[in-house]
Amino acid sequence: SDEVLSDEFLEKLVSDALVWSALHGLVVGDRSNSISCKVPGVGMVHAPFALTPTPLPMSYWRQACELAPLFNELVDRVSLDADFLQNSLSRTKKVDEFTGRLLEIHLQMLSLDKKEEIRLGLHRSDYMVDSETDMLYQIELNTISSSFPGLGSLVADLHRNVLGHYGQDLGLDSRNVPENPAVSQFAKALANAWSEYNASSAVVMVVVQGEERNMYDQYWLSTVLKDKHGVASIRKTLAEIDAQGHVLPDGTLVVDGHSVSVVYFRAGYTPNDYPSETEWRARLLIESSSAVKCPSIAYHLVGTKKIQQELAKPDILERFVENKDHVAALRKCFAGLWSLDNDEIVRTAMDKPELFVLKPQREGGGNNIYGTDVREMLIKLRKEGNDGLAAYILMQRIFPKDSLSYLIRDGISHTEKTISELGIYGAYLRNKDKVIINEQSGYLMRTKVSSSNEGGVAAGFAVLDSVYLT
Ligand code: GSH
Repeated sequence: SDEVLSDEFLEKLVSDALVWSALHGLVVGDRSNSISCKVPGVGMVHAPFALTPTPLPMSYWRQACELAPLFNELVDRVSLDADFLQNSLSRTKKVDEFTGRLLEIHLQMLSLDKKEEIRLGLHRSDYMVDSETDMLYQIELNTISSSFPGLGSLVADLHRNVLGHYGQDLGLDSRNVPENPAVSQFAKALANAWSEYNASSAVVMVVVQGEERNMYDQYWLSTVLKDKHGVASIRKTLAEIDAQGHVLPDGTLVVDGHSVSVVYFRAGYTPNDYPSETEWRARLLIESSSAVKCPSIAYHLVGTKKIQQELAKPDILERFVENKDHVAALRKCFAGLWSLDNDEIVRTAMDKPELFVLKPQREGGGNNIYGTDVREMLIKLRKEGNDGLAAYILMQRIFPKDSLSYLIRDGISHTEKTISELGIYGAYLRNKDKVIINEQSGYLMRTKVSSSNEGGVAAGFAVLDSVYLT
């Protein structure tokens, strides 16, 4: 439906959608007011969203959904191969202090022979459809702080509501927007992990940043956890955990007087979250405890770009996945990925930088290098010598087909040419040999102006969206 709506009709739709957002908690903290990112209930603004869902062919949808349990299992398998993680990242760590510190904690746990028996993964695998090849490619796999299970679920509801009222005028049927159970599925996984840990008075601890615009997305999870599963949670920053936490001789993590059974990280994925040794001490304390970590250090490391690139090399997947069909399905969604010690590809990228994305080892959006900057950066890194190159990987650039969207930000609608990225949530829970959960757990569609290189809702580039199956 690439048809521009009349101003009057659009105004009505936007107003209805904004009212719906306010009434249903599709909100974030207001940027312009510092207190609204610290305290709940003051200074909310609607989350940025697309007015109508974005069309997606059913075949890609099915393909992406079917990959979720495969990636869940892959993450778990790879996390068990300590040598693979340490060796693959050994050059990255020389130039990237952050990854180096994570690897150090990983090593420390190995030397203690620490076993993570209850393993909880709440991942999101992100995809784009390349218009030139008609292929669904994985952009990245998030194993830490996968955002928007809460607000993403709501946008699907919003879109079904909008289409329920205006679908006839828009020529769209609300039944083609798949339900999005991300929030209930993630809450269920957290609750199951909590019960596997088997300490009825213990709480789930959400590790948060001191200032968090996206707190309501997090509160959606903790609210469902409490209301539906009767599990209480606390919210702590890494600094607070260092100040108020300790580990008992039996391994129990105690923070602020609460025994903690599950630690759910919504911070700690970026170096900015570790301004001092305090925060690193907290991360180490958590890791050395018996609490279930989502993610553990090993799961966190599996989500790095470098590991994504290593897994795409020939014959590596086979080391972790026995089932040949699964190997083929996983490999099919891998885009071209190269390390920078591949001279030939570096030369090609300098020649045709528009066909590549240069990615440093960073999470959270806004860090990638595109276009002629790729060439400049490669020249600079080469001049500086070998090690700097190891901090980056090269990825084939994906070119999705654009469509027309109405992006709503701060109450104002912008009609734009856009492209979209489909994220599929996956939940995995295993206790020793027993796999308790391995499933696809809802989705996150994100849409951005097609001329913008960067994505990410939290980073301010994209808006929340849902899927219209065609
Ligand atoms: N601290 C925020 C939160 O807990 O929601 C942001 C966390 C964050 O940036 N998460 C990344 C993500 O899923 C993965 S590490 N971003 C999606 C987006 O912003 O669109």
